[in-house]
Amino acid sequence: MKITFRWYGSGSDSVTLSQIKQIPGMTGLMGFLDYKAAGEVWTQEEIAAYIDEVHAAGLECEVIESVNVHEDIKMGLPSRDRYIENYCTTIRNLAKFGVKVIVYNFMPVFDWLRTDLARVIPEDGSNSLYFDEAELGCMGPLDIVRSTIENSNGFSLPGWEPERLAELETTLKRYERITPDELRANYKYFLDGILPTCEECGVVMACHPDDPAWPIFGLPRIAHSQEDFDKIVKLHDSPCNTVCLCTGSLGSNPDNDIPAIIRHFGEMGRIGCLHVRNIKHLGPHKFREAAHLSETGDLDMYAIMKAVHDTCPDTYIRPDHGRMIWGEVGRPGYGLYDRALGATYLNGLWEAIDKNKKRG
Ligand code: DNO
Repeated sequence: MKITFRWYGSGSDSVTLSQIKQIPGMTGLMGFLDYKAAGEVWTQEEIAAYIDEVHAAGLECEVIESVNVHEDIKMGLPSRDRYIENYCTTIRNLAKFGVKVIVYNFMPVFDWLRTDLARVIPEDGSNSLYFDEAELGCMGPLDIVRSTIENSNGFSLPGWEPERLAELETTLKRYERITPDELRANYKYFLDGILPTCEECGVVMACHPDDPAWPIFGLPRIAHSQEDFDKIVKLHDSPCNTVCLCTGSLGSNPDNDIPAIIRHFGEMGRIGCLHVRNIKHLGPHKFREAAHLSETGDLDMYAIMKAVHDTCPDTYIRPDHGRMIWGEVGRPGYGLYDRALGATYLNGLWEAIDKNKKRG
């Protein structure tokens, strides 16, 4: 297992590479060029500048996150071929710089969605990302976008880039006519278009689940359960077609048994990487993000790490969203302190599982 950290690049992140390097056991990043719009080619110069800086700090960059899929691909518009071609160029460019895994998602319009980016946790005064479908009920898609941008402490948020939201209303209207099966067919077209390039370059695609793990605003969503991912890995049968197993996204639905899902896809060799975090369920379609420690939420982190150790021990893991603690101001979910605590805790679980196994 390689423990990694998400980093947005100099000037776009409150966390520095030297801070990340000082987290015990940290091997590298799940990197991201946050200024790239969906559909654009990530050029070799841009990738080199980012990755050289990461290497100079003594960190690896074998995973890249959020190479976003253009809406025209998801909607199956004729212009999709051009964007698929661009995507293949980006894959080739990333591979040249040692990237082995690309994390992406196939959620229409929105990436992750929350109704509050800083809900205070009464027990200790820290705050974390929070979702309540009842609150969403009185907000339209534009309201939620506006409040998310306003409350992101001046940082752009993954999936909420202003360019992608400019045509929000038109895009939402177009999706009204697209069924989940049609979205899946468009997804297959995309995978058929890019996976031969991945096989050629030795790059694995890892699909991030819908977050939260159910449809929102009536949009079709097709990646939020074991059954959904069973269909996805069969859309184009290739070892390069894998899952980014995000415990918090799938875990927002208590019906998803996360350790069992990890074992299922781990045994198939279809886990490209994992995002590991904890969730506290507060009611139907209502949750907040908790500290990584099992007892602070509803996910069993020991069982999760054991499933990884048993079925896909060579994978990449990053501690996912942290709470804001100790007065830190940063990108919601992506401060330094709580994610560093999470990394240390996950490393501790790993060491215990590993030594226990070796001692028989
Ligand atoms: C949220 C992240 C996601 C993820 C994308 C991948 O915090 O886990 O934004 O990076 O869905 O495309």
